Amino acid sequence: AGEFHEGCVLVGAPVQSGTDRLGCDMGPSAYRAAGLGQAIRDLGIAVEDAGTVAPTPFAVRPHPNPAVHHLAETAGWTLALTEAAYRHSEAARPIFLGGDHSLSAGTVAGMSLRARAEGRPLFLLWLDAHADLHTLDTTTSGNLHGVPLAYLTGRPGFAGYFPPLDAGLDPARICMIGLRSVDPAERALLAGSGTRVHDMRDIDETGIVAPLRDFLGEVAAADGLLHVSLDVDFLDPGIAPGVGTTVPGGATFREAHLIMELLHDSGLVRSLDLVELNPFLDERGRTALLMADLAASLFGRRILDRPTRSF
Ligand code: HAR
Ligand code: MN
Ligand code: MN
Ligand code: MN
Repeated sequence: AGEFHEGCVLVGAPVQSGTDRLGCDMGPSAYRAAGLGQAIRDLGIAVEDAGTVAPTPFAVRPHPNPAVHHLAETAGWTLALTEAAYRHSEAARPIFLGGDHSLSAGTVAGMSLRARAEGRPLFLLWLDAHADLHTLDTTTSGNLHGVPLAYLTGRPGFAGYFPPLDAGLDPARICMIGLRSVDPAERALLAGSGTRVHDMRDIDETGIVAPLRDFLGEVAAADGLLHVSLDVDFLDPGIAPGVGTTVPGGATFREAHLIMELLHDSGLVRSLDLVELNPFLDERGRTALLMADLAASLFGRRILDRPTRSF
């Protein structure tokens, strides 16, 4: 984050088409109500609210997999968010307020264009219970929040159904932390992909610091841009109930905060997705407040001052 990227910009992305569970489209409002913008302003950072993106009409033919649904709408969001991410990341660090996780097909594609424009590689930290690595052919739920990483890494079968991917993402520049629900087809795609994968078993055994530090070291050595995609279900449902796809055994309050604190210290994060919040399923806003609190930690909220570490 250089001097031109000290400010943040909030970008509402009320994407609902990637899941059957209604309520994700209320996410941006819930983050605003939770005081996300002010929490970051309180750190001395300029925050602009760019309002809410709308999908661009995108015509697709029907997909042969009968499970796939809301394809045209999701493709339209991908197109609109690719453009929005590229534009909003020129002068500030965007925070995309989701919306279901299909939105990352657009935000990461846009950040990939941004990285290319700056002649730097894009790296992606994916904090999620799920790998979201289905193709349109392998998904059995047909819920397109389960496919963004296959699209972004150029897996086959998206041509004609999603916008052409101008700048894709090298799977070896992705780090996943928090996995605990991976389907067989996704497992097969992960094997040999070069993606750094840390499931919850790894976290139990080694803790969260060592794998993250390794990855951040690689990003720093490559002078990369880092995009962070934070899915609510990365967190344990006991602390984050406001999500449609709860999976037991998720990250604790301190594990999640420690990741954000290390990310802040690294100075490498250029953009952030907050995805899968479902305010209809939340309890008095506690999940929205926790996600806002985590974002504030990523942008520099800390318990005590401490010397800056290099990665
Ligand atoms: N893998 C399952 C499917 O494709 C569940 C995907 C759920 N994804 C999210 N985001 N909630 O991570 O249906
Ligand atoms: Mn539906
Ligand atoms: Mn996800
Ligand atoms: Mn998930």
